[in-house]
Amino acid sequence: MTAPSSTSTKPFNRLLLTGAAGGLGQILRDALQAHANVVRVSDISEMAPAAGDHEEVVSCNLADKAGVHALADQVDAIVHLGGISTERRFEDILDANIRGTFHIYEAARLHGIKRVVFASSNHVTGFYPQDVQLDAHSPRRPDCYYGLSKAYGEDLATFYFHRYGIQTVSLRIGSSFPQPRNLRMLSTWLSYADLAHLVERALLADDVGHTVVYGVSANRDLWWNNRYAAHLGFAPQDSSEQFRARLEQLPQAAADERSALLQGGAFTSAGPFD
Ligand code: NAI
Ligand code: 15L
Repeated sequence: MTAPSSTSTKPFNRLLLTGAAGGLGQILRDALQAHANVVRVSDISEMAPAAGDHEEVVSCNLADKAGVHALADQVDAIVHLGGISTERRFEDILDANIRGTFHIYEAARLHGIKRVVFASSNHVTGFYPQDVQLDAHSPRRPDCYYGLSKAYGEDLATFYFHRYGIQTVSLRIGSSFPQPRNLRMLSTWLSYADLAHLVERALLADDVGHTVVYGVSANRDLWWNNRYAAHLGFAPQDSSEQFRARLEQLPQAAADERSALLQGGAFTSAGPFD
């Protein structure tokens, strides 16, 4: 994919990164520099100052429609990570994730932006048992309000593609941290290097329409098959196997506990909060 740029060979002139203060945002803030002359980084939380002329730091609440529309001005593609990333009260999820992602797509429409990379989540299908293998066509089973908000984000992506031609890759990220933290994450772990590679492919692959891909490293025991996302060229290099021996020494949840049986782990029994 080619975006306007007369002064460099980078594929995009300006990228927008939301959620830039978060765990993954801080990783991608660096990684995206390779793909754009300018990366506009945004969050509601405090962010590190601009690292140079190649960064623009703009504070914004995703629930603020006008603010999000301004954020998208002169932008060629959006990497949308911002929002609440765990289970919370529905009203909080509604503002940040549901309204927020709607505002992102409306901003894309109004500014003629044709590519969005959306941070969805494995919690869109978290109510499947861990011994069932899924692919992008498996019916969704959201495991919490948070998972529901990501399912809605994926539906927005489908709608905006068919109605307005805005292409999206929805990343159903497993567990992206420096290291897997428990036995479940031996299956769901996505290394930061594989995350950066996945986002690169999601930005650059041609004709993605709305593609759903599970964001997971090349772990031994996978629950997800990316057969319908082969056109992205995502080829994870890392594996959680190096962490297995240490994690197997930790105290484990009882084998019949829901968190040990279902793919969504602890998210399947989080809340209610009222
Ligand atoms: P995080 O919680 O560290 O970062 C999310 C960022 O969004 C935060 O900096 C937060 O301030 C910002 N944010 C929250 N509400 C906002 C609002 N109303 N307006 C503007 N910004 C707001 O989460 P992390 O781990 O960096 O994840 C990034 C994205 O990837 C999230 O959308 C998350 O749901 C998704 N994801 C992450 C996974 C992981 O393993 N890290 C797994 C699956 C999905
Ligand atoms: C998510 O969607 C969360 O954002 C992240 O914090 C992890 O808990 C991850 O899923 C997971 O399932 O491990």
